[in-house]
Amino acid sequence: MERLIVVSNRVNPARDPAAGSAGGLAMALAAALREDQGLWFGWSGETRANFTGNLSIQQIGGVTVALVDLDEQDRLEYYNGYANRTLWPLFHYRPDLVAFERSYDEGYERVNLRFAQTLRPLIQDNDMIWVQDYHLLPLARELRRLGVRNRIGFFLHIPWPSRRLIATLPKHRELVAALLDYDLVGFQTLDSRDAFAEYLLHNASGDVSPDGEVRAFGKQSRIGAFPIGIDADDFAGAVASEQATLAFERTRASLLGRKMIIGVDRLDYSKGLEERFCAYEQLLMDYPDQLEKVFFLQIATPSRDEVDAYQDIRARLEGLSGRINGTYADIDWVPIRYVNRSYRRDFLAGTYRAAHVGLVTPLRDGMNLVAKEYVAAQDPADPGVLILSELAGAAEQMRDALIVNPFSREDVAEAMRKALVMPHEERVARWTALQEGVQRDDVKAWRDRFVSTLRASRTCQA
Ligand code: GDG
Repeated sequence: MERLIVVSNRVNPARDPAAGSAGGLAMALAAALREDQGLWFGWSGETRANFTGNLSIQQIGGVTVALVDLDEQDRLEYYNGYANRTLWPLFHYRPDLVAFERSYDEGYERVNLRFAQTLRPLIQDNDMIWVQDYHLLPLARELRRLGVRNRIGFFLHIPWPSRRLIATLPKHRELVAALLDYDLVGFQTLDSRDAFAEYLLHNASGDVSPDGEVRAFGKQSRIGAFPIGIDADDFAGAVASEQATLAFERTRASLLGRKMIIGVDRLDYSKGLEERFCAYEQLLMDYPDQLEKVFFLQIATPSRDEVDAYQDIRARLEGLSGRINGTYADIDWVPIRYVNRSYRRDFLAGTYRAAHVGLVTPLRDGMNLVAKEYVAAQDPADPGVLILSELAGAAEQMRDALIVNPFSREDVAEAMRKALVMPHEERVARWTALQEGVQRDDVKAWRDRFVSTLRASRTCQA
């Protein structure tokens, strides 16, 4: 029997799907694997004094998972180091935040080898392996070296940067060459796929055919764009839940007839939160008719607290929200509510529904599932308006949102004002088109398209 093995850095299907977990990747994969006979392999999130390679196989939330512990040095060098201090900022166009450290490179190589060695005994002849995200770019190379001939696919959840940017990475050639050990390399967007193809053409003298066959470094593979979606049916259930209704009513009651703008993000510098706060301040400056008629709720879920850049952004946001409230608040009006905690998924669904405007303005984002969740949570009879950054992967699909440049506070402020006064008919027309796409291109469609394309790919080793 053909089995699907999904491999990702963290394996954390929600124990209680209604409560959910912060992180688009976890939500998407758990939804995709739950009905499958597959296996989900990855790091438990735990560290030990010494790496043992012992596996813990369990059922979590209806999914069979195989977990391996890492050691403390792995966590520092591979996870906090190369993945989150080197690749994440570089792939999100923040070379100023990139740390190049030899120990990070070594930790990254070591953990990819450890993953391959631990996974190897679990692989049967007919299995298809699907590796997720930037933590594991060279995993197929390590598996091939251990003799694995199965089909192996890779999906990158974050953007692939331009060839000039990736070329600033020491050993970029090895990293890209390692990707060609996969049979299929999937990106969120055409933009990312094309950036990867450009690298192969210009930096590796490779060939790229119109249907995505690629040749370079003496290897052959296939590339494609597979935009990820949300679990639309599951999310509709969350929206209809009692928790969501409670959240909706509680939030609407707190508005006292005002309109609400919402942002929901992991607290990450790629999400453009500071620029967003400044754009909201611009709205209050440029459109005095909106004073006291609107308020902005920003939910920012703590994330990667051990990395310095994340502590810096947290402090700056506290300063900015204090400044804006200090300037504009009145005894019965607080312009920004900035909440630094996480909520249950069903509660979040009701809160999205209570918001008249969804503000999704990352400076770079692979896709951005919040944009899709906001749309899915709306009341069809009285939907809110989505404002979406042109630099989110989702902007390739969601053209009926108000598309903005997240770096321009004037542009974003103008879009906020437009959304707040948009006629009912236009809101319904835009939302109807967006919702059709969110339902059609959901997480199941994403999984099915990726898996069937991988199944049809020849193996690298064939
Ligand atoms: C990466 C890529 C890509 C947030 N706060 C809470 C909470 N969340 C959930 C949201 C959403 C998810 O986290 C965030 O997903 P995004 O897609 O917006 O962003 P990343 O975490 O950066 O994900 C991204 C994604 O992978 C999938 O490929 O779209 O581009 O960066 O689902 O709802 N969930 C709960 N409480 C919170 O407080 N329960």
